[in-house]
Amino acid sequence: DFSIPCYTQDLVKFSFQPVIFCPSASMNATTNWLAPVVWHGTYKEEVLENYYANHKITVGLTVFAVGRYIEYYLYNFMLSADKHFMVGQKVIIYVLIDDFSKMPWIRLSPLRTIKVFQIKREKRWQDVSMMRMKTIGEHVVDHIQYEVDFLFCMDIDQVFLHKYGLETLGESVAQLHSYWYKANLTDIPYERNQLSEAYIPVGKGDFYYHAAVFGGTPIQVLTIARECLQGILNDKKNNIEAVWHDESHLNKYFFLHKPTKLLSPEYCWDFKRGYNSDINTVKLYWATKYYRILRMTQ
Ligand code: 2GW
Ligand code: MN
Repeated sequence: DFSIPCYTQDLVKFSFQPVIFCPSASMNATTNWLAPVVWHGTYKEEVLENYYANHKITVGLTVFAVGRYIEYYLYNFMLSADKHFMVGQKVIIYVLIDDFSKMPWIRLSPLRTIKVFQIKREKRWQDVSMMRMKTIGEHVVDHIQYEVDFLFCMDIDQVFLHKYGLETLGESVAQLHSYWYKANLTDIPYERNQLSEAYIPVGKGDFYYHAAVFGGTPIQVLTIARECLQGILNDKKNNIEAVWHDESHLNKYFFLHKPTKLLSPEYCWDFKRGYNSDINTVKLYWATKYYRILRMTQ
């Protein structure tokens, strides 16, 4: 039953698709376009570590902290990333913050670097979220492309809990949303306004991806960010805002350009959903949302 595991896809190009064992009985470990879906237990850490011991890489991680999110989330995100994100690999965490003076002092482990950049603050929270695509693009062009081999872009309102490692790396990586990963296609909250750039017709689509985590090679991330920004700006011109903002545009992008790797909901779990038999090891979880307070005071 345990034939060739998913991770080998990244190391060797197969000319056929092996049947892949998935520890979560109800879930697939490959998509219908043959991209691996990484669940805990579908990869062997030692094999990956041995491979990358001879293929040195640096992994980047962008994270935005604007307004109250600095004091609410930044410290726990950074501390948990230091502990669990790409253990043993070189990591650069890019913090994009609207108030430099509020950056807490964080002592990182060896092989880890923080680069802090000041950004201007958007007035509406929807724009704070959406305009991350613009800033990510600019920073990949300016410097990130020369600094890392793989890049992740994440929300800051989350916390790492277990090793989040090499198994997650790929050319273009998308995160299955913990609320929708088993939903019927027709129930998924894609943008349904035909006039929006993010429009996906009812019954079409693959999965609902969570914009809290996406990644890939820097060039791929640049393409994702540019396309999403383009969609967002075109919509703005037409006075449209997609139902889930940047997330709707990201879903449209991944509908048109299939991701080469998907991460199971273990890689971005909401404990409000409790546990179920699909969820073996939670690598990253949603921090408490303070929407009521935050959205009021923004
Ligand atoms: C966001 C909403 C309401 C009030 C404040 C903010 C806010 C967001 C903020 O005050 N400061 C800030 O730095 N942010 C950044 O935007 C931060 O990095 C945060 O993680 C990110 C997205 O906002 P968040 O995490 O509150 O939105 P979620 O968790 O509901 O996110 C999903 O939907 C968003 C679009 O509505 C994005 O697509 C996001 O990537 C999704 O996870
Ligand atoms: Mn979030």
